[in-house]
Amino acid sequence: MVGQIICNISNLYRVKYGDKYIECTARGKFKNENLKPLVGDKVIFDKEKKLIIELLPRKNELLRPPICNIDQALIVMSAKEPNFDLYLLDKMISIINYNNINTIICITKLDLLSSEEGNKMDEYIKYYQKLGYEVLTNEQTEKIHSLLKNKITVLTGQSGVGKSTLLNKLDNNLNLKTSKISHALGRGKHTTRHVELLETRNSLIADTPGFSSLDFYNMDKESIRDSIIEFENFKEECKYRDCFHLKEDDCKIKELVNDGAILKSRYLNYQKFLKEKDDEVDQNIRIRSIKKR
Ligand SMILES: Nc1nc2c(ncn2[C@@H]2O[C@H](COP(=O)(O)OP(=O)(O)O)[C@@H](O)[C@H]2O)c(=O)[nH]1
Ligand SMILES: [Mg+2]
Ligand SMILES: [Zn+2]
Repeated sequence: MVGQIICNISNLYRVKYGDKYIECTARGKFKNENLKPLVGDKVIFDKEKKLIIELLPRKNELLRPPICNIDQALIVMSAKEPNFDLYLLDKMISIINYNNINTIICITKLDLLSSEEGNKMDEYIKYYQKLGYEVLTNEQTEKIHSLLKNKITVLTGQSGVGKSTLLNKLDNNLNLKTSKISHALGRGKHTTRHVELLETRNSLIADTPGFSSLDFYNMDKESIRDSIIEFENFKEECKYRDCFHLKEDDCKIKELVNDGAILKSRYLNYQKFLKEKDDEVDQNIRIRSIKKR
């Protein structure tokens, strides 16, 4: 029979088939083949033996959170408490882009902004919408429902931004615990929660442990550059092939940043990403040379 893993607790896998569930273990052969069943895997299983026999090919997979066959990511970002963070937003967008996953952005806690701050936020929202991303607020629950329908969505965002609150708003049967912010921020680091796909109105959502440190894993500098959608859009206009839009003279992208057509913060964040990548490489070299001695 064919089903889909929706939860993994200590290598006991909950498999959903139709509207039924079964708890299965995985055969030893997976260990030998260096394959580990992941939440999101479509599997062939033996109902009598309660055993996963085979994993079907994956569409994609993420390392952290460990999950596969994802259709889209819902980035939850608070306007305040914790502060709106364009660096983190751009980083999440780039990593998600690179993994060929669709991005939806949901802004929470707009009620905490002054009207002046609200206007600034509207500008950001418009900019990211113009790039082609869905940007919504946590008040737009029906719209969010329609975007989630029949899809697997990973929910990402820092602790305390309101992910669980949003899910409860979408479906109060989920009844998830929400935490006061100070508590939530302190807690995130210490508990490793398991990954689980929650079901609501024909959609599957992973409420992942809030990432605090997000990194570019296997992305090299080229793929970081190519994950910035504006650069891709204006690529033909830059006179250099393979331009990194940094020190190059007469670079069209730099001109567009100066004109304000490309949001300055996006460009500065891109520079930070490359710097991080350099630091990461430096660090690896240092570790290697220490090992040699
Ligand atoms: N003012 C305000 N508070 C919110 C909003 N959404 C969530 N919160 C509060 O933010 C805190 C953290 O929410 P929670 O859902 O636990 O965040 P999570 O860690 O991302 O799951 C809780 O105290 C929520 O009540 C919102 O839109 N406005
Ligand atoms: Mg939560
Ligand atoms: Zn350029």
